[in-house]
Formats: sequence, C-alpha cells, structure tokens
Amino acid sequence: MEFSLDNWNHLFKLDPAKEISDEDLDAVCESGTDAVVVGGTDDVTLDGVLDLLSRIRRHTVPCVLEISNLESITPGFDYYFIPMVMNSTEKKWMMDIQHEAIKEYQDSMNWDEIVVEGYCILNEEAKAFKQTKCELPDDDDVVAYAYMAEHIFHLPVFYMEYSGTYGNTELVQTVKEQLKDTKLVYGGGIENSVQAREMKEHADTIVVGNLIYSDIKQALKTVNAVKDK
Ligand code: 1GP
Repeated sequence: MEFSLDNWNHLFKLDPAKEISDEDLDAVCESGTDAVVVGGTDDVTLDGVLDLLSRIRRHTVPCVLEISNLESITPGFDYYFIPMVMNSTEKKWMMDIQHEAIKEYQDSMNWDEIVVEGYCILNEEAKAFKQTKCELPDDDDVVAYAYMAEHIFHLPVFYMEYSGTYGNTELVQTVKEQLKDTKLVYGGGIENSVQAREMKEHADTIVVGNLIYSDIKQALKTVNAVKDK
C-alpha cells in the first residue's frame, strides 16, 4: 500500500544547508513531531543530507527526504517526498526533473515510501519561488491547482508553500474545503503555537522550518499546540 500522511499532523523541516547543534537536533527529534523532513532549496549537497540523516537516525522519529536535486538523493530515509511545482512557468519543475529521476532510479523506487506532492509556492520572496520560476497565482488559481492535484493528477498531497512568510488562513480553509482525498499540507512562517494551531484548523499537516533555527523553544511548542487538538 502506498504511504499516506493520514496520521501526520506536524512535521519539522531541517535544511541541510544550515547548521544545527546536536542539542537542538536532539530536541527536534524527541519533540513528538510526526516526522523530520530534510529539505531545502540552495546548496543542498549529498554531504549535507547524509550528515543530517546520520544524526536524525540516532532517534526513532521517522525521517523523510524531500528531494531537491538528483545529486543529493540517497537511500536510508524512511520516506521520500517528490515535489512537483504546479505554479512554475517551466515544465522542468513540474515534469522534467521527475522524469529524469525516474529514468535513473526507477528500479530502486519503492512506492510504499514515496509521496508525490503537488506544490503551490505562494511567497514571491521565497528562494524556491524564484528558482522554479513561479508565477503568483490568485486565490481562484490556487483552488483550481488544488482541484487539479486531486482530480487530474490524483496526488496524495497538495502543499501550500509560503516558506518564510505566514500565509492566508482563509485561502487555506477554502482549499481544504475543495479537497476530499488529497491531503493538504501547509508550510510557511509559523512562529508560535497560536499560528501552528490556526493553520492546523484547516490544513491536515503543518510544517515548521525556519523557526527551528530562529527560536527553538517556540518551535518545540508548536508540536503540542497541534497535538492537543
Ligand atoms: C518550508 O514549508 C516549509 O519548505 C516551512 O516554512 O521555513 O517558513 O517555516 P518555514
């Protein structure tokens, strides 16, 4: 059976290009989060990914690689997330790099461990937005992308990516109302438990990234904020 995010409410995302102390990394892994995702945009190298993998592996928390580039793919993770950037203006980010990856890795791909994410990047300032040459969709566009993720591509996940800025809760709610089988993941700018709880009202799963590096104490509190619900 293909893996689904059914019971995952909270994820921490660690960036292989950023430094994290053992103490903070241990706290993240032991926080009660549902999984730790390794993923980033700039300077994601195999060395950086392997370093985080080996350190996270000292703990029992599930460990996910969100694939940024072909060079940094490695075995050893529990799950692999494959983004397809739906609002990119270049086919490359929706289709071609995934195609390239399939040609190279098809024989070793285990679909019990793979989740394809329909990404919609909604912060123009985000590195990923610029790198993947995205176009900022209006609200109706976003809802239509969500519809396409579910009904055309049958993707298990639609990811509203506001990386670096807190998103529009009303739009997250509207998108959630649109989706039936496809899970809604929200990520971006969560700075405290109130925001974590607010986004979790609508999204199935929330992702906390930057806050780990800017305020670890607040980051850790977002786990229980979401689990209490
Ligand atoms: C980034 O969606 C995640 O891919 C989380 O965003 O880093 O802004 O928390 P932040």
